[in-house]
Amino acid sequence: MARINSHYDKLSAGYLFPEIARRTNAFLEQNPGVQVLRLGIGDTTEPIVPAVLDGLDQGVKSLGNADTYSGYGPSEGVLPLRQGLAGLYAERGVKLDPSEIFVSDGAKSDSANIQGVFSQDSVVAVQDPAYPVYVDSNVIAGRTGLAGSTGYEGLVYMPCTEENGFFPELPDQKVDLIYICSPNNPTGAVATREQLKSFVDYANEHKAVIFFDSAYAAFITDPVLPRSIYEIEGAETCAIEMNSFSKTAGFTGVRLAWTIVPKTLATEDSEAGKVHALWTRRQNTFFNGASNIVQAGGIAALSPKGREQTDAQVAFYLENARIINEGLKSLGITTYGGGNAPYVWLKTPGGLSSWEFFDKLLNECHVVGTPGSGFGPAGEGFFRLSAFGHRENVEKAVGSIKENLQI
Ligand code: PGU
Repeated sequence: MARINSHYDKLSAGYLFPEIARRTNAFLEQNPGVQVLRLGIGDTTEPIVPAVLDGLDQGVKSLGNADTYSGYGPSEGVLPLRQGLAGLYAERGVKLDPSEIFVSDGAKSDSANIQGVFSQDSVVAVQDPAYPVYVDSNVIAGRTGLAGSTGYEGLVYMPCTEENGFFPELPDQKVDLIYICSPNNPTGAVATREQLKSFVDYANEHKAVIFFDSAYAAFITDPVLPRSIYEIEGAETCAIEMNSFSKTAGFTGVRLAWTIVPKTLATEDSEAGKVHALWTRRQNTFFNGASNIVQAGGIAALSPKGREQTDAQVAFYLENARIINEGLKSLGITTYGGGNAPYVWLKTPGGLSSWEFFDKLLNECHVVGTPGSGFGPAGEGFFRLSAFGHRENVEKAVGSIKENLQI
């Protein structure tokens, strides 16, 4: 007799972004012909740059020739790409062996799957608000109780508020697994060296492990801010890092990412190297490697030309963020983020709830954003606008907010 994984029933709502799409479509059904401006999901919109397109093209062409054809590759990724990624870290003074870098099809899947190599009774701490995958994957894995108004029972929420500059205090209890995202989705805040150091020291002291999601690292413009947790001394014994080509190279639909599991990482019950071995085993069993075509595109993205062109695209999205920030500020709305991240985090005017503001923005301005409460209890009263979009649409959206938002 088959039975379902009943932990799925604990999930308090559908996944956030399909829910937003559902509400947007319902609005469009009631208001046919209206143009909705989408600053909701963080999805790239600009065409893939020529140098990367060339790499993808070569990846395709090599499959049409018996001499260069390749089938299944190593599930950890092809060596030139792992070497290229190690080179990227070396530029920041971080020494990694290519074998510590696992290429994958997404930081989403990796950040959802990584918990699976840790003990079932691990106590999990998340920034609040946070990218929903961290919480939902642990709910599904059975590490929580039911959801209430303050979140899931059994999870340790680390509030990120205006008062603490959207970076949390250290947990006041012993936790085992800690999710940190910087530049942060959704708040746009970037952790400083000192802030990360406090968590690295905590993790080493308590034998906890940090999952550091740096999917937006390329958006950091301030040279003193760390782009990788391994820029912090001691992180190599306690941190796993995820990053992605999605937002940098326009690969949200192409799919390519990486996760770093240092061989020096140890846990309370295992020696250095064990977690690396487990993640290797996990990927070898559950995953057959990222597409060879796509990995060729990734190698091209790391080339000097690829870097120059993708950097320009990142700068384009950051300019969108500046336009959004400026428009909202001119209305007296309090905003955060945007400077080193593709998200603007605003405080809902008039004390509206996040979903009330979602409806208001959609109805009055025809602009779609993401309610802060969808990222966790501390996101209530906030709202996220994505800076991914064609310039014309971003300008239209900001213009419409300035003209039509009744506050
Ligand atoms: N990590 C963070 C912090 C993210 O915000 C996102 C995408 C990912 C990972 C996903 O990376 P991939 O390499 O493309 O898998 N966040 C977007 C898209 C929503 C989603 O469900 O992934 C967002 O709007 O928050």
